[in-house]
Amino acid sequence: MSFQKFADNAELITFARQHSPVFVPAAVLTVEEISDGNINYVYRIKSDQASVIVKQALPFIRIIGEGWPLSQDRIRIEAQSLQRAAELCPAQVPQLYYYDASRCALVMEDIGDHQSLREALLAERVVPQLAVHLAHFMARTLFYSSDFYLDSHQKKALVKDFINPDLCKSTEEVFFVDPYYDHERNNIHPALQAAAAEMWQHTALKCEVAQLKMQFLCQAQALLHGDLHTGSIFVTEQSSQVIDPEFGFVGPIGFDPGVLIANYLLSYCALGQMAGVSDHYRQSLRQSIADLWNGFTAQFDQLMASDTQDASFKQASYRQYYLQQLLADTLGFAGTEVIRRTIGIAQVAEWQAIDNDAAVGVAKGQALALGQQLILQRRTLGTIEAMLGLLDN
Ligand code: SR1
Ligand code: MG
Repeated sequence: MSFQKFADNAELITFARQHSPVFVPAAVLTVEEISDGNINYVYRIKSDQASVIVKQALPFIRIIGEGWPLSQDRIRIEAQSLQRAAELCPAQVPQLYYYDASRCALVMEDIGDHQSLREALLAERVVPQLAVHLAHFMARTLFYSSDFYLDSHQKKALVKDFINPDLCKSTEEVFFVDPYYDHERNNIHPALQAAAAEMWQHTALKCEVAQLKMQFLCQAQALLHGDLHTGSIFVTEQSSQVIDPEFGFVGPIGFDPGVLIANYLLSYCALGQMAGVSDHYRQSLRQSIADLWNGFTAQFDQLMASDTQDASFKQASYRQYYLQQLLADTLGFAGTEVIRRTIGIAQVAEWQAIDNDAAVGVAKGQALALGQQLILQRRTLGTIEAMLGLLDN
């Protein structure tokens, strides 16, 4: 891996032209930088007829700079993960045109007609097929990369291909360490200082977080997306696209649905403090969470029954046991995502969308309390509907 930032727009244009099928030779191309995530550089290269996205991974986190180095191997992981997902759910990932190991860059389909799910939820937009699409994406990508489907050698090879230590380390720190003590990277709203200090003394909570961290470290269950928040999903009325799987590695299955559900919950908390947001829309978010979870587990269960290789894992009683464990894991990881997006280094746009600071404090306070409840009650809640009952308080 080497550091070769594209020198200028001309180089980007040449790269995009050579490595995608969308431009006619005479097309005049322009470049727009659209990096809005935390980590990489992203460009749209377009003519008046067509466009592509070029994404480049530099050897550090873009929003932090060289102070936080990060392996460029993440872009290989992203390319391979997109290819795997394209085989399993072709309608739900952008097409990868080219991956260039020496430039640490890829060229892919532009899904610029889609809106980020985070923005869509903030705009109170209803996307009818979304829960169905996301349940399908998670069930298939997770099941077909797990030991339920792969044989032992294939599974170990997958683990090896997706060793992703730098990105995992970043998650290990920002999810499971920073928020649980007075770390300098935290960003704590003044109204939450006392609640955060109280959380730092909560031994039982910290023991649960340690258990979740250990699962994240060594429970190699399936190839995860690894960062399945609502900014990694783009939607139109008919289509849902999942992008940015650079955090992919073989980890605990509950992590992906946990992160996704957490981001719906963050939107729910923020929308509750935004003027003019209808209660009906917030209720529909609760329904989306239930539909997402119930759709995901129904499909996963169906795949366990039909496509699992080992008969012992096909039994109805084992499937029921497994999915119950998965709910507990999912709620636990959801709790850690809610907490780190509320007081940690990488927060969510929802907080900035609330127009008065006192209301931000209220929304964040609700989120911080909810995150802790999710972690502490993950084994006893039992159903997604019971989890949604926490939102009534
Ligand atoms: C420094 S942490 C940056 C965050 O951005 C990514 O999208 C991941 O969520 C990561 O935790
Ligand atoms: Mg991302």
